[in-house]
Amino acid sequence: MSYGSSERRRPAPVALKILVAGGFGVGKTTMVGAVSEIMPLRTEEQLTDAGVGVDDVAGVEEKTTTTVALDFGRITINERLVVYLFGTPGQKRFWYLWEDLAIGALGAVVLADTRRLADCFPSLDYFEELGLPFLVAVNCFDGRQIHTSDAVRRALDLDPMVPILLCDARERNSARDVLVALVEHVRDLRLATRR
Ligand SMILES: Nc1nc2c(ncn2[C@@H]2O[C@H](COP(=O)(O)OP(=O)(O)OP(=O)(O)O)[C@@H](O)[C@H]2O)c(=O)[nH]1
Ligand SMILES: [Mg+2]
Repeated sequence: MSYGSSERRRPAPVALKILVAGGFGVGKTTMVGAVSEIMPLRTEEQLTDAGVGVDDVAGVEEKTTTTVALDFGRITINERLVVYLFGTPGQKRFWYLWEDLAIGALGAVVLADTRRLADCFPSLDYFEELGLPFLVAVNCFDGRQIHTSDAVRRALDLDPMVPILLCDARERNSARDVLVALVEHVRDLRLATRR
């Protein structure tokens, strides 16, 4: 089979891998679905009576499913750059999957819900320990900003270097802004270590 010379020379696009993490029901699957250009791969299972007392759906009572492995989405920036998004499972019984999901990642978005802020501590601790750059994106459910980003920073005792953004996980542009902020944060960290 013969190929045109331009096709032969076109290099494979650079792939960036970004994780979307955070506690149970914070909106990770929603965010990956909002921003992905392809129908996202989801691994949702029904929440059942067996999870009563284990799966705390307070605040997200309409939630009927939960991620049991991962979410996967893709964004093509241009012919040279593709972003792959991996949403992590939020529930403790699936945390052992984070290790594999984190391999080769550029950084992570830690989604937070201010009604259940403590739920994002395990993700923060995990990425800090791993040395993987991250930012915190507060998912303003129903567009309500209950706390300022400064208040969230204090509550989470976050390093001043870690960016905090307010977002709406359902909105494509809002999710995109979060991803751009993460990439810029990683770039700034890398430039700072080169100086
Ligand atoms: N009202 C409102 N609902 C939201 C928003 N973001 C997510 N939801 C809802 O909140 C619930 C949680 O969304 P998911 O995206 O499944 O959360 P998740 O973090 O992937 O959950 P797990 O994978 O089970 O940990 C769903 O019922 C969504 O429809 C939001 O910004 N506003
Ligand atoms: Mg999910």
